[in-house]
Amino acid sequence: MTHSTTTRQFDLIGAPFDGAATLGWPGSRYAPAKIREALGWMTMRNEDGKIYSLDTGGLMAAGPDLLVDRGDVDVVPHDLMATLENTANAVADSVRAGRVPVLLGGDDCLLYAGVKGLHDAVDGSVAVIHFDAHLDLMDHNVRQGSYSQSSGMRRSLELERVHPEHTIQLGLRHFNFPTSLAFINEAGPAQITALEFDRIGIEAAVDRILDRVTGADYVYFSFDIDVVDPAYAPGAGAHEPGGITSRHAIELVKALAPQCDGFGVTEVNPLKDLHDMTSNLAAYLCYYFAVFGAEKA
Ligand SMILES: [Mn+2]
Repeated sequence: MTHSTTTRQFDLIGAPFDGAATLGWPGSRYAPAKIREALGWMTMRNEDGKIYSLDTGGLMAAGPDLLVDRGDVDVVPHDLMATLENTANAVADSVRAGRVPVLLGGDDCLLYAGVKGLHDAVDGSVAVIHFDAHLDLMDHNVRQGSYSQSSGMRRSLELERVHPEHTIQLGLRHFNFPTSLAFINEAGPAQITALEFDRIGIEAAVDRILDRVTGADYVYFSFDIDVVDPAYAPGAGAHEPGGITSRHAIELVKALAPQCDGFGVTEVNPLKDLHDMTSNLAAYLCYYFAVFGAEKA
């Protein structure tokens, strides 16, 4: 993709809702506050709108207007659909204002709200990059309904301009529902499992992801923190061993950010966290996304 380079600005939008955490541990409603607090560790190093990146060896633009906190959306704790709608509207408002939303969940039902917000704010097609240990392709079951933390990808693929050929998931592992395999074979997104990522590494994974999203007009990147191994991110909604490392997570976000028009981090769970280390990782992912995504690719 060859576009002219423009400097972008980002909106931090909290969605402190975990009412759709129908499996695993609730507690992600506490994440936005913890992630905001952890961001101070990065932003305090700004001097005259610049920050020194040890990764690049140079200064990068990171003034107070790079990542602006827009507060929390109007969560309605007893009403999942109202919460999804309010969250999608907040994301859409950010996109319509010409900015890039960074959504802080909340449980992974907000994957759908984030995609829908970008989708509703634009006319073109929307690609989805989805990092997760889990598929989130559940159509419906009695226990979880149709819009839980397990259905975000399935519902996103039903949006008019979200197409499976521009959709890719990374970090999937272990076991899942046989009905999800049937859906993947029929109409599913591309996948890089955690096992395959181990074999191909960061650069090949980035190439494959960018190949997949090229051709779509906009890209939403949803990052369920459980894609990261619980050794690095214990504060999650479930523990799925064998995940990617925090270094992998940071490098993948850095590489993909310039291509993305929205970002969401979900399932960070302060109630299961150890010394806030998972909230801290999530804050780093958001900050890297903004600093390295400031110049649109
Ligand atoms: Mn997950």
